[in-house]
Amino acid sequence: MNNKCLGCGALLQNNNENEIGYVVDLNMNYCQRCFKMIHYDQHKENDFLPDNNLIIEQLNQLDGNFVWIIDIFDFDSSLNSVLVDFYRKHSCNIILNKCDLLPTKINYEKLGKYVLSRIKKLNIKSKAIITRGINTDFIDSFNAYINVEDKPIIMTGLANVGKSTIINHLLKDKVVTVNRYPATTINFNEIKTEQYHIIDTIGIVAENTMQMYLTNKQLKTVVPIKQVRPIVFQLMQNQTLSIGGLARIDILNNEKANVVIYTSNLLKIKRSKLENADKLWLKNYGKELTPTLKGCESFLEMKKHSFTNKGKVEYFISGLGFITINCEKADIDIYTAPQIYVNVRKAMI
Ligand SMILES: Nc1nc2c(ncn2[C@@H]2O[C@H](COP(=O)(O)OP(=O)(O)OP(=O)(O)O)[C@@H](O)[C@H]2O)c(=O)[nH]1
Ligand SMILES: [Mg+2]
Repeated sequence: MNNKCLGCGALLQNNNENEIGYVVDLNMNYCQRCFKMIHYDQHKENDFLPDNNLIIEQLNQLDGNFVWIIDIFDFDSSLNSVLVDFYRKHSCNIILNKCDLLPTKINYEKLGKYVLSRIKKLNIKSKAIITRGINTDFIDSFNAYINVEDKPIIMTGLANVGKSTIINHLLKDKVVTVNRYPATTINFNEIKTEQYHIIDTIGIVAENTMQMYLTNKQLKTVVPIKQVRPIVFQLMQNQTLSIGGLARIDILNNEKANVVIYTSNLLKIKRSKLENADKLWLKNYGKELTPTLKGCESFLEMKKHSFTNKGKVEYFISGLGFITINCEKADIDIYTAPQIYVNVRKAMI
């Protein structure tokens, strides 16, 4: 008899159907919640909210080979999380996951150097940086760099970055539960095979990412699952771009600007004249401009982030994607819900 669910690590119980870990029969391997996710893609919203402090406390008690899994498409969210503090104190290996979302012509060596320079600035050392994407020898690299110590491999990272997916990839089997919604893995979940001794962990929740403020249905639109096709604009004068009802990017006082947007291709992107933008957003927020985030009820509640853009600069919006703007000089205003993390960075790709 297992006392833990093989899929999510929850302690199994047969007392309360509405509580985590419920099974009809305690001899079952997977809890009802995992069963519904695996077989029917059903996920009850917000049925489990991880406690970041508790996760870090549990991680601190483990002795093992720490692996930090980062969703490359949502890179800055990982660098803006409590894991930064944790990895200042613990050595780790980094896996850059979801590289298949980036353009196929990506130069992985350059990407690795970019990541290295960003983590160095945060005083984090990584023994190796392994990429997982199209045409990468992921398992070979994993076995060469990570599966070498006589200690458990501890898979850590933000919720939804793909920790459990990577474990299944290594095991070449669907052992642990994977789901498109954040907070799938409920408990630390130890897996031992002949080749691997791995601990799957609960994802850290980033409070300032869009994923936390979207319904399951909206998540399907906003979180990309396949390669993102960059959307390119050439803007000649004061113009604005709307990404659904999630973000508005104003480009002001420019001669000419090349703008490339990397977000889910299921989102509607609209270009319009800046002079009409406020009126349009006030009128159409939540109507034509959708999806919008829970808790941000009108355009007036959005926060404006202002930047001066010189040359090629990238704007990261947590949970949404990133926008590269290349121009001699322009003023940039980005509006999004107030809690969302917006960062300006050197272009990643
Ligand atoms: N495109 C793409 N999607 C991925 C990749 N890895 C994982 N995913 C998807 O990302 C979503 C989350 O994957 P999980 O493996 O459940 O993520 P997790 O980090 O274990 O999440 P939690 O348990 O909630 O912390 C699922 O929809 C996966 O199919 C990848 O390399 N590429
Ligand atoms: Mg998981």
